[in-house]
Amino acid sequence: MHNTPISPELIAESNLCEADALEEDYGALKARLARRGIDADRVLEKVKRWTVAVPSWGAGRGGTRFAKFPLAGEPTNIHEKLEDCAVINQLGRTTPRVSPHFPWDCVDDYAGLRDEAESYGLGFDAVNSNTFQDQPGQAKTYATGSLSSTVEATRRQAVEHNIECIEIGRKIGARALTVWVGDGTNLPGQQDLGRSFERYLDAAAQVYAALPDDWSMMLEHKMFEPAFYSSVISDWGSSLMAAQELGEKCRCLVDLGHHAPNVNIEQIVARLHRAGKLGGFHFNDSKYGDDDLDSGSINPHQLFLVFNELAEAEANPRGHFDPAYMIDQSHNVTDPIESMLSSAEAIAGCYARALLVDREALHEAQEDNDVMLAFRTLRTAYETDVGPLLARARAEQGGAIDWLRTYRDSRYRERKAQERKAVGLGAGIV
Ligand SMILES: [Mn+2]
Repeated sequence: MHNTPISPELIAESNLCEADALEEDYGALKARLARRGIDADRVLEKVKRWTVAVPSWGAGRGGTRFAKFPLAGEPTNIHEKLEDCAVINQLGRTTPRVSPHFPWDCVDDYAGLRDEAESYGLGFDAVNSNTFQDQPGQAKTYATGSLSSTVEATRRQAVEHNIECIEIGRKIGARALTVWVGDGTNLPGQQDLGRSFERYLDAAAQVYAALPDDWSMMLEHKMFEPAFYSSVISDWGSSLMAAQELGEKCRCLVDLGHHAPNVNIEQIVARLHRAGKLGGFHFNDSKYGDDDLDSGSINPHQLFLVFNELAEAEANPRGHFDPAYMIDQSHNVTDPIESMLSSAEAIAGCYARALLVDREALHEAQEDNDVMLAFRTLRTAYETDVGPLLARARAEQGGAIDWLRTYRDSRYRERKAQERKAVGLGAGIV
């Protein structure tokens, strides 16, 4: 029996009020899908097995480079973050793994931390290293680069930190290291664009060499920010070059917000899959840049098209296909628990709708160059309301049909505001 921060009785009581309406709505969806030759119950089972990790840092309020507005009762350490992540998984039943970040989540006893997560029914996902900010007492600054720094001792320090993250990851049961560097330049001429990439490759190879056999290393590209003229791993091309050079266990991670506006991200997914280098995803949404808004809040159609490529890859895999899915958002003005529940539902919804695509009909229309029929095949799936299916998946696993109302009725955040110490003001993570 797991430790349950929200009373299971409250969830059961809340679900009771919704049960009849859900039964009716699911029945109607099931009948509609049956007319299209789709067995709703089979899709339901796949959706129940589908999961996405949540980032430990996402449990707290994020901020911009202007300010952070703290929330009363937000978590102040990894123990409180785990408790909040347990709430998200208890109500939504889609997020059983937490992706930690070091040194933000450093503790003395990692075996104890693993037990603590397990007591909530949670496990750990990819560990994230941090060489994009300096820590108190750190010997060398990362102000002008980490793995790509011109200073040998700085590169060594960054390599050692990544190796330390792998060691922590082994203790908590993780099997992947995500490396994102803020390295780049702010002015033309600041660094040699070719040589900085070479220095990065050389240092990243030292990290790769320390990777256990059953681990993977994921490289996350980002076009700009914190460097505003050039980034060392700026795009999927640079990421792919690096992953191919580093070796078999190295793959590319696509963060939806790390591209120029209007870039065709679903095509990047297809290309990386073709190369056998699609390592994983960071889900979020954006209007202008790397806004880190809630998944599916701005462009749900893009999210669906990404999942259509993933469903295609799952149905017709080329070599290794086991992408790590994670939410990576900054919740600046909402309760992070509510935002992550909303996002997990949006993401799982796109997965479900991608499963509804009549893939045979789509391929046939593509072969025949029947443009409209191919488009309508996707559109029919996209326009299907899978809400009842997602709610049923939650309910059958002990989650909440109406997660927002149930969460607010639990008064969890108000209780934590009494128990937890207040977090300080100041700029938040971005
Ligand atoms: Mn990310």
